[in-house]
Amino acid sequence: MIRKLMMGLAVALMAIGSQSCGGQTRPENRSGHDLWLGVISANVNAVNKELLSEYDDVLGDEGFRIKRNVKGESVIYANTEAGLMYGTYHLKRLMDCNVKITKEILEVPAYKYRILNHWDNPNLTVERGYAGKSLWKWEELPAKIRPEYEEYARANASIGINGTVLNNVNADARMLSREYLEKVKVLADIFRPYNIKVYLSLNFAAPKHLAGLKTSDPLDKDVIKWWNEKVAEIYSIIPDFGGFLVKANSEGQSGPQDYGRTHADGANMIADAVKPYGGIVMWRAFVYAAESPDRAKQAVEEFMPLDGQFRDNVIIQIKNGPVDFQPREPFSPLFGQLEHTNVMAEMQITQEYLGHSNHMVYLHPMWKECLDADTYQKGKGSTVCAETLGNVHGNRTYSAIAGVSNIGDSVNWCGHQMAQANWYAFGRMAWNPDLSSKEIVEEWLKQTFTTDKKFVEPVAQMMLISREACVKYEMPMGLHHTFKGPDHYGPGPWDRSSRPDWEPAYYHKAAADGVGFDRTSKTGSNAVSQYNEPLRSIYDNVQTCPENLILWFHHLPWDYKMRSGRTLWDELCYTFQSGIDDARSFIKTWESVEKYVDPYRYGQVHEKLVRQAKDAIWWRDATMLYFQQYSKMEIPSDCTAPQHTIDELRRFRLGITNYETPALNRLPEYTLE
Ligand code: GCV
Repeated sequence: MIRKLMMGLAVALMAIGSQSCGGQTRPENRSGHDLWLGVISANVNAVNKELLSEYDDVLGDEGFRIKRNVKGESVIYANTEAGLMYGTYHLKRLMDCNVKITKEILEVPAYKYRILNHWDNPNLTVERGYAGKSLWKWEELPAKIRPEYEEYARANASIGINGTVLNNVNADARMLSREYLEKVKVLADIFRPYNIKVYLSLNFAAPKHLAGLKTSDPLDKDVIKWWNEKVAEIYSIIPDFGGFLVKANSEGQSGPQDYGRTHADGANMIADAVKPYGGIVMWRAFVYAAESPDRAKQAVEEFMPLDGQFRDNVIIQIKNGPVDFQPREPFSPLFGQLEHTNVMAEMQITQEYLGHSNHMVYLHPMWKECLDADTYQKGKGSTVCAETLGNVHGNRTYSAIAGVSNIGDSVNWCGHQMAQANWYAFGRMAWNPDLSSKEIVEEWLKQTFTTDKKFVEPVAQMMLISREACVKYEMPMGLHHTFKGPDHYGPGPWDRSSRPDWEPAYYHKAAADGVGFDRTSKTGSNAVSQYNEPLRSIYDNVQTCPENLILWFHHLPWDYKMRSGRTLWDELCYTFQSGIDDARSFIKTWESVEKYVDPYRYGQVHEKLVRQAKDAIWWRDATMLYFQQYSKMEIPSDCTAPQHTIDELRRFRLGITNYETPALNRLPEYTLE
């Protein structure tokens, strides 16, 4: 049975491989191209797979060992089918990357739950998705099954993802209706052989919306009964259903506070319902109210009083930073505060704030920066990674990590050829957070393009600096949320909105006296107090605050002397310039490797890199010309000259509706000299 499954897998991979065409991609047929697992080497025939006769505790349910036998064959050992599958993919990865196996390999995933979050809606739109429409064709399901569903599962399995939340956290209550559950079942059945469980985002007001109950109060006995019955129904259809993701009392979503109850009351009601089936509840900490003087403080303020009140199958899902997936934020202080509650990190794979699918930005360095950050909760070494793995407090029962998916029905899956690297990197990081950004990107490049180091080295280098480049050309030195409009593409530091905390000025606070958000203890919002010592003092003191976060924590005069000796104004100009220069250099790097890439992918990436460099100048022009109105200082003459006036830029309209990535030819004109 096991062997059959694994042979079946190998055959499936070979079939896909035969459809790929030596690097040339065929846009009309998405099967078999572009994904890193396109081709399987014939050597796979020399692989044996063995279930261990006795359970090996070290390997658990998903780990594996790979050893060479006397015949020189590679043998994969595991306790479970899932372990054999992961071992097979690992071996294939090593072969594709030309890695010689010289010693025994032992691999066990770090996080138990490695989950993608899709923000996909029943009407096929994807919130903050820049890769076309939703992959899930709800109107065709359950009758019609697309091959992409299994391709998706296989790609995820190959990088160790073992769970997927199918729908948006801004959840449509219909997803829990019988009609939709029958559709979800089809996907669950397809994903099961790949060790992937399905989860759903729930709408907390579902008892009212779906069943016509008068209330959705989590302490109401009819509401509790309704959820218990709904959960029983779900498990009767999908016996291995994973559980729920919940966005409650946030950005207009319903929640327990609508009824005077707490987040713990709400989460525990759902947790009790799924507990008998082994389900979990991922309850998001992304909550903030328009009136708050500092949005960055609110998750801690809301959740700390509830520490210890959540059931053990509830995990608080915390975005990497305290605001919202900005190109650079300090880590969320909540990771280092909760002690008696499970916590997990939510990373964003889709590039909501990092150039959508127009910019090439390799995100692993950003996620690793968060996971490696020390919260000092129990002294040195209490990193976000250790906190979320449960290594800091012995009482944490679940370890999990989530990534907001960048996958859609786009022919290249992610909207930008290079954005697949982020999907890939998230899976690899969830399996092994110790892997370096370089190791992961090189793996991806070798499997996706070629193992030739004349290609891999320069392209890896370009990708490795791309996140820092994006920080520099969008929002350097701790600036954040300076976006134009709700689309979150392009600069608009002057922009207004219906809520103060959705306006850039709330965050940058540019004025004649300087720029930056004062979060210090004496004169500011005292958000620094949410960090443990020594970080609290480090961030509080302008002399010790890292300069790449200085305007996150401090409001400084335009002529403030930076460590380089430059004024703050000049430092900002030169940092933007450095980002522009990096973005320009990406074009040159890509041109230098043209002969290693098929013309189709080469052309697509080239076109987008050109736009990325133009956008970098647009960002600098808009931000610094706007700030100049207050600083009254000049952009240094050795920086790229602005190509538009502030008035032109203010008049520019993107002309897109939410959740689209702007067409390259609809963006402001810029020339690259
Ligand atoms: C799913 C930000 C985004 C919203 C998103 C929200 C969230 O506010 O702009 O589109 O909604 O984060 O994470 O819930």
